[in-house]
Amino acid sequence: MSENFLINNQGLESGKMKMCNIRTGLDKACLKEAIIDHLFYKQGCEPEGASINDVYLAVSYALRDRLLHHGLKTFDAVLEDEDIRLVSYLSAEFLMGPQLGANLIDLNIFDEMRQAVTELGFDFKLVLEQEEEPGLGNGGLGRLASCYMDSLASLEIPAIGYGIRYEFGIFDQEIKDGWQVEITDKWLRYGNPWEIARPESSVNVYFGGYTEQYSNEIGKVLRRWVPSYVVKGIPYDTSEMGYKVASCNFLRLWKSEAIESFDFSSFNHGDYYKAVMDKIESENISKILYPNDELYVGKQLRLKQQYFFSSCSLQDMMRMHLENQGKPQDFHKKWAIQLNDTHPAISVAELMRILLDECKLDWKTAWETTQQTFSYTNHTLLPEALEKWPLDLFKALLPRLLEIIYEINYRFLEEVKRRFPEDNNILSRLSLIEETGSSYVRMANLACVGSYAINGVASLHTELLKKNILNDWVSMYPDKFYNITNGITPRRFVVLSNPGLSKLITKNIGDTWPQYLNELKKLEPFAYDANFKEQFRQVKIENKRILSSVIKDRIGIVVNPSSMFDVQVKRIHEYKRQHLNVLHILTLYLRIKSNPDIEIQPRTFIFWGKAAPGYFMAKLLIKLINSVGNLVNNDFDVRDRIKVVFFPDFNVKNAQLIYPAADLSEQISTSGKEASGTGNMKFALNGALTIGTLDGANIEIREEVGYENFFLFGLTASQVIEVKQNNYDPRFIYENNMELNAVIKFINSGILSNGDRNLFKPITDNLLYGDPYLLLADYPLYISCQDIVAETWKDKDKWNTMAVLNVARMGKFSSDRSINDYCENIWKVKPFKLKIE
Ligand code: F58
Repeated sequence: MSENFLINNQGLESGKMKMCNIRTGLDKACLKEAIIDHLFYKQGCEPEGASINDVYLAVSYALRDRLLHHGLKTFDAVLEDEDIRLVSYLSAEFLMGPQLGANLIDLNIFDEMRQAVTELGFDFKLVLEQEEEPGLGNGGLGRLASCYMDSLASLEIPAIGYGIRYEFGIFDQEIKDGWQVEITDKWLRYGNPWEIARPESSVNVYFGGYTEQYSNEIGKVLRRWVPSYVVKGIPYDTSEMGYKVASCNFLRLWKSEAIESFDFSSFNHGDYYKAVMDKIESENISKILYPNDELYVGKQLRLKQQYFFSSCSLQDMMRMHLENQGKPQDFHKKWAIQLNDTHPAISVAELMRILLDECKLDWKTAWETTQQTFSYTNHTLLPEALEKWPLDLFKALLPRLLEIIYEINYRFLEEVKRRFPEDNNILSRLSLIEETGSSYVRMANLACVGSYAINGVASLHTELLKKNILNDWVSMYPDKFYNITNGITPRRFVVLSNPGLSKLITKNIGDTWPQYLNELKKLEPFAYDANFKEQFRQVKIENKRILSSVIKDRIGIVVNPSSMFDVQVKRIHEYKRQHLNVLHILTLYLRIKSNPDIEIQPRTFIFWGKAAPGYFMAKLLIKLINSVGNLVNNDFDVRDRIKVVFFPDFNVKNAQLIYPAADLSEQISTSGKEASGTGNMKFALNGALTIGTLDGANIEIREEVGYENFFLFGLTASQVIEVKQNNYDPRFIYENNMELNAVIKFINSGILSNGDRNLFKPITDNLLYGDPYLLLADYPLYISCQDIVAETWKDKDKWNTMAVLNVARMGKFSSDRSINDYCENIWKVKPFKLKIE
């Protein structure tokens, strides 16, 4: 039964206990009634005639009813309380994952619901699987936003996540003949029971046109924006329940629509086509998530998306603030806005526009308010990922915003001049406008100047940011910089997705660890307890069996659950070096071919990840992995000792299957390239050992779990730079390392590609003539480290001790810790404990 932290019948009925409240009751009987009720009144069917989707929807509606009570109570209380500063997490991406299971865990009624559904005669597992996940993100950045929403709610920090309700999320991936094929993600096609549209809170967003000066009724000279078109933003809210707490936040995603269904003036003049086109153009803004990974692409629609959701969200916050008698200049006292990367950075100028043009504040007051409102998280070290918008495009689309940016820039550069009178170059580097032939608006600079805090997402990342791409900003504003190492939610990534491990942990150290992840430390002594380790091993093997059967069902490859599951799941990108992993597989393969009886520890190599549709090399890498799989999996000499699996369609649902089943986690990016990584945390927390470089959060993971429980290899970030500066010659390594030489020649032999010797040449040429991600430099170190991994695997007892110690020492990487860091150091906000009468 659920605990009394939840608002239930008593809370809502002021002490009068009903037998069963169909909307709020949390026991099995109430849940059954609620499901039957929703089947009938929402889905229009009796249980006997219900499809699995009907049942999924009815179960979800029943759960949503329960969440709504928490959410409404929370926000009634929070908005009225003058002293509360709310967090607003602005992110172009939220990779939420399926909602049903996670909400049941948060409400602590997973078992009750399972029983209710089962007793009604339905298969609960199928009901869970029925959910189409909202894939409203590309990868780590979007998933981090969702982990943070979970932690904000669980720590009872009043917060709203703001983003875009993309009609099509990240594409579904299929593999045809070894190549990636992208399929549109129609996640809304069977309905989304979790969201509530709130058209009464719609806002208008301006685009195009021009600006003009005018005098208001008291003769004050002001500027205003006369747009050429206006788009409507409609909010859709999804509850974000905390784990075992009463309060509930929400995520507000904006859908774009035309302000009128038809442009009647065009229609009346007979221009039916134009009228329809305008409607389509407006709706296009929230149509599709851009599937870019890391690389910045200057598409006009993307800038529209960024401004659209920034403007909608700020207007929404300002409306709430003013409705509660707040003054415009006190906006920052009510809202702490976190910019998740530069995608919402235009918000800095938009808040200025609202304060100046709509609230009629003077510049100084408006700028002080703005600068105390925003904080900015950077997620990348790749200079090519820094967003900048062509000035002409910007001006045509957002003329008033550009004017404001010019003014911010003018005043800011005056300040820079005063601070660094001798240094002319710093002016051009810090300027919000880049003038390198063509002119651009630099979004990272806008975010930096408009925020009171700037943070990186892992220690190394923050250090490198300060040393390299944001170095001038450190000179200008040394006190703005913070490091906040990323984290992950243990509720979704252990409690929900690894029930076996959760139960084992709870049995031994109690059930509060999901809220206080450092309590996992209490597991340390069990790392040397044979009985515990045996149970731990059984959990892992069961998870591997489950994954094996899914692999067999979906792609027809039979894998051996007792082989080592060596896993690399993440976006496919050259800097993440999936091809280094491939070089290792082929090294083992060639060792077998030259001596079929060689001792090889059985391994299943599992890859899972999407490539950006326009990223040629990444797509070729997928083809290479599949070609290697085809060869190795069917080679008689290999005798199933190594298997290679490329599992299509990496998403949160699939991810939840994979982390619990991994033995070895591949975190092998070139040092200095991966800002943090969060998959690395999910694996280690589920008891996989890591083979990794000193990159991103790997460094901190290794420090926590102990150097002896982490397989380290490779150049450090500073060695990477040194090697590059010293005329790095990958060919020298190629010519002097026999195994590497054989592998590269093998790839080009045509054996992997039906005799086509050129198919993979772009990959091998890139390695031999340039090798920007230093695969060849790291190859010998990687291979010998992998040999140590294999040796260690032979000693299962040792391996399990290391794995248990990994779990026990991962407490730091709870997203609750990250959010606490943000609260204390950046947002200066406190929990708000909802009182239950
Ligand atoms: C990722 N960035 C970092 N960007 O690569 C990863 O190291 C880090 O752990 C994670 O952020 C969270 O901090 C990332 O996922 C994107 O997907 C962008 C989405 C929008 C287009 C450009 C890339």
